[in-house]
Amino acid sequence: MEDGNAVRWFLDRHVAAGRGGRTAFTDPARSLTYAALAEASARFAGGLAAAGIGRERRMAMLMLDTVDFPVAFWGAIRAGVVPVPVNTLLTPEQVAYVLNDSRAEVVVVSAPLLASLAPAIQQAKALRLVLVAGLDGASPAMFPAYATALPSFLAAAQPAPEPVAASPDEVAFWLYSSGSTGAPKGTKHLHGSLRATADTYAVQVLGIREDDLVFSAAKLFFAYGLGNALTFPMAVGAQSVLLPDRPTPDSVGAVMRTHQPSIFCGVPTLFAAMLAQPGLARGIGSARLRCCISAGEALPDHVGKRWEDVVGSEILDGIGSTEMLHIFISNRPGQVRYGSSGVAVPGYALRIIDDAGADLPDGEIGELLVQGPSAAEGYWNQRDKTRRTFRGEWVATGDKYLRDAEGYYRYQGRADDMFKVSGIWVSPFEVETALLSHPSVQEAAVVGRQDEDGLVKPMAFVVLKPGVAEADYEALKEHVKAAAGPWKYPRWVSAVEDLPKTATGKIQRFKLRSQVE
Ligand code: 3UK
Repeated sequence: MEDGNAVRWFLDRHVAAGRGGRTAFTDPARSLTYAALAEASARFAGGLAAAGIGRERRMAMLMLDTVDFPVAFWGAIRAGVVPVPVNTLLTPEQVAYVLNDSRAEVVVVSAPLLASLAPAIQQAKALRLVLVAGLDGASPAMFPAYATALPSFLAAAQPAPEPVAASPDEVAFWLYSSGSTGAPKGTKHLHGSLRATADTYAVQVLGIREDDLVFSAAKLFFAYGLGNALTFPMAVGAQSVLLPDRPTPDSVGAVMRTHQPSIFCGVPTLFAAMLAQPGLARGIGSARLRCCISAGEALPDHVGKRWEDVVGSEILDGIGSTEMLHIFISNRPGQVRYGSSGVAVPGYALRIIDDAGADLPDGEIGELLVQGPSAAEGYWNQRDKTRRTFRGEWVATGDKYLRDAEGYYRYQGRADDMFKVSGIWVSPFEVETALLSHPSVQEAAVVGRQDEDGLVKPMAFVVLKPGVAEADYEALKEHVKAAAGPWKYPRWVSAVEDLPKTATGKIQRFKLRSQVE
């Protein structure tokens, strides 16, 4: 039987076919060819084995987007160790939760994140090895004694001769997905799913080719960025340019001008922010730009249309999820319908059902279910949530959708109270908890509200503590940024006398939502 270890197909295949000299990844400091990545990841795998990290053990990645990311990701997969990329914007408490929930035995942390994440790393009970990547500007002398510099780890290691043999159905990596209630869930993905998303969306929708150069503003720790910037280019021997910094209109523009990518992957908030900049250039400054893609939240149709006028390239909006790994409904090049998510990606089937589970006719809103070759195996140690989401061959998205008369799928909102800001989930509960931890706040409720660009941002309704006549709203925003995460702070705060609640005391967010619509 053919070995299903994904590293063979995505990486070793290119070296064996004589493409080892091609550049695979470029970051502001370094470039890696396919051959150099194969060598470094083999050393990484050998180093894990020598450190006694066994197969199926988890390795957390707290990493910025640099060439070290693919070295660690493929190095672990080569060894049968399970990489778990973690959102670098999480608070230290949230990171500590993920490290302990996954029982990570290894963590690879980027040097610039070490200072803020050291407390989380110290709380991780199963950790046996801490590797620090990206030394530029940081001296190993500044590291805590328990850490090893990645370059010395690689230099000391014997390259693993072969990848471990794996079934395509074997768990390869996890991604944490946040839900409306409770803690984030470790979503277990298979070796075969990486190839499935490349064969379907990347090849048949994007039409990715060997001469493409991809730039994803969405980071590698998201399923969206991982496909865009890691597995899709590697599926065809193409190239990817990585940006470790925060993607702003300026930093993105600089990458576009310097590296001239042909495919750009963003989220709606970024497209809107770039359009708001005076003098946005054709192709965002890249003469080779042929296509832009958007996911994470719905792309407002006016953003797509204006972008096409100004930049001269289409934006393909598509919906994906952590559970499905990548995009399963998408617009097609040359057939874009702005304001819709497009049609099913080849290989995926869709249903829209009512509350009783019956299929709905076109034009009616129901819950979207999807079936396809990249669905996760389930959530780690969460049987009830796994059963509710993974229903036989069908995966429940939690999204409300309708199919229009022409067969295009149109997003209608979430089945629950969650909403997304810049493509990242915001749970009202989490922002409320942060607000409530401020001394002047008695009660709080948070809903998503559209700004003037039609993009959703948090809005807070607060009841002030007795005796507090007026709160410093700017300080409140800063407080939430620090407590919950920088993108989650409320852009609007409204002080109210009381909040609408059910008899059992649950806040009725839908009533507040209807006030701000
Ligand atoms: C929402 C969209 C409308 C939708 C993702 C591309 O976003 C990704 O994964 P997440 O697990 O969130 C999934 C949820 O996000 N959503 C995503 N894209 C769209 N809503 N239009 C869209 N185009 O609620 C979905 O259920 O963070 C995106 C590829 C891989 C991904 N994991």
